Amino acid sequence: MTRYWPRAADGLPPGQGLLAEMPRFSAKPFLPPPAAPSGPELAITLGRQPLAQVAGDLLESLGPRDVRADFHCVTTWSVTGLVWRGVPLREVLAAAGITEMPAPYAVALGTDRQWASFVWEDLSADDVLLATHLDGEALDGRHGGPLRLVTPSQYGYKNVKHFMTLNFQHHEPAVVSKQHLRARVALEERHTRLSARALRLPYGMLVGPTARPLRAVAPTRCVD
Ligand SMILES: Nc1nc2c(c(=O)[nH]1)N[C@H]1C(S)=C(S)[C@@H](COP(=O)(O)O)O[C@H]1N2
Ligand SMILES: [Mo]
Repeated sequence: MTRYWPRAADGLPPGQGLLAEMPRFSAKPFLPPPAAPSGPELAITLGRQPLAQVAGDLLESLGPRDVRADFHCVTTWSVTGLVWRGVPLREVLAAAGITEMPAPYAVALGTDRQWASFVWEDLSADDVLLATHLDGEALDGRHGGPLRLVTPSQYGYKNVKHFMTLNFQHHEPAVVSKQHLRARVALEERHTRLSARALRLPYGMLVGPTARPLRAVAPTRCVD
């Protein structure tokens, strides 16, 4: 079985090492990916109030484009030069009539119930993408199909796969286990409280057991 071991490489953010390929990485690495809905659709809400429903044809009409970006998991692995295809989230929101910040915070939720919290500034940044493809292939169960949030300046855990709901909130969301509200890679915001430098070694030791080789994962159709 492939063993992943990040290696030192020039030009990576602080504390990161390089992997040759993107593994499947999940909070529940031994479970298969969740069953996929038939097509890309994202519900946007403000508290309990529905704001918009984004379907695949809206994304098509906005003109999906290719964006090259590196990807950095908080456990210290990085992969470089990924090509995502999608539409900047800010454009999607604008097309759905959301041109101003509905609320200062938001929670992005995946169909596997994994979620990540955001401040508006991070979510509306230029490089944040609503992605449907990776390296020329439609996103599948491994990498978060049919719709994935891609936010290259933040750690992997903000890049919510199987993206289903974006919920704006007036109050700061409760912290998700170890996550940092901002999680900016350049500032090494790995964890809410613990020192990022002190976490590099123990997090790095998690990469081997938790990063799943792609071939070991069943395709999208399998059920939770
Ligand atoms: N829905 C969902 N999104 C998720 C995760 C998850 O378990 N579920 N894991 C996160 C973490 S920690 C990382 S590093 C990346 C991994 O993406 P990949 O599996 O495409 O490599 O997805 C992120 N998004
Ligand atoms: Mo991660």
